[in-house]
Amino acid sequence: MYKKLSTSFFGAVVALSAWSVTAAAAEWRGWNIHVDGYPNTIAMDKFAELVAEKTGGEITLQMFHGGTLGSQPDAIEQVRLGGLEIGNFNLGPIGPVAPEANVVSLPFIFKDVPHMFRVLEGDAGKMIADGMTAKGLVPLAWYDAGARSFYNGTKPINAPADVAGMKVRVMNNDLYSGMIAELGGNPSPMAFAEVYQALKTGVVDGAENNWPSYESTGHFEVAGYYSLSQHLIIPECVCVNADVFNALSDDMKAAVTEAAIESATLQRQLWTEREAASQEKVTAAGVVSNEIADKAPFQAAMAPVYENYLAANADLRPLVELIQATE
Ligand code: BDP
Repeated sequence: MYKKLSTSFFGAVVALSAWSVTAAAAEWRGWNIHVDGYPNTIAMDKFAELVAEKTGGEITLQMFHGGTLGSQPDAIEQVRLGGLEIGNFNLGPIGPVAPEANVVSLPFIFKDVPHMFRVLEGDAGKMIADGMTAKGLVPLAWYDAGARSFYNGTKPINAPADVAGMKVRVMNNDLYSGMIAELGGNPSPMAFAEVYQALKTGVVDGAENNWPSYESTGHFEVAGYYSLSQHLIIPECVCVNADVFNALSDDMKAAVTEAAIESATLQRQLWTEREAASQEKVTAAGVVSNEIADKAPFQAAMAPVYENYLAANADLRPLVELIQATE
């Protein structure tokens, strides 16, 4: 009797907890590498607020900023595997995982930021998104990360010869290592969080990034020459784990996607403002920046980077050509 009672009691508890698991709100954890006040940080907080609002509290998102949950390549793996639900990722470190997404890391592939967004909104963008989704990352919306340029502590860069012999930090992606090598430099892939110290102690001579990251990280304090090569224009995503997303009802999918798109609208506005503010701030602090009058030699030097990418991904040639043909 006692045994019978306890079994059915146990069964009831199991049934009850199973019910409460499905009925309870889902709590997502989100990764972001940037500091407080950075456009992406503000936009991801806004995204969290909108997710709760638009899902009627069925999904809540706790954001972890400043890379506190680990490096970007690790966080990308975490979201792919489901250890984390969502992140604001740069497509640079996603490239090694999803070859279609790696197309945006071909130097000079985009004419400018508006061109990049036109590409992402068209068929090429769909191919990139599908490639990422197949690897477990669903891009819900695209953020702006401007153009990346070279900086170092010794001299302005005007020609590839100025990069020759320089040790330059790059994000984790063979395309970037190839890019530096083709310019005659020594690539040094490294996590974002380590770059300040590496520049300061001379472990690397230079790095490359957009104005806001150059400023927010304090890299400008230890590498005061910023040369506008604008060799990479890499989009960023709000990316969610594919299984988590696919398990949502259509209404919930729509709500979360809408929240991401609204956060992207905010991010892009804030980005434009921050680019100007960051440039102003570092200039006032004594940074010497220079336009590069002739970028053609940099572009010409990238031919082997394209060839290698296409040799390894012959099926992606139409994607490259589609982007190049996009007005
Ligand atoms: C910034 C990106 C960030 C990257 C960082 C880097 O927003 O996602 O981690 O560059 O260079 O511009 O690692």
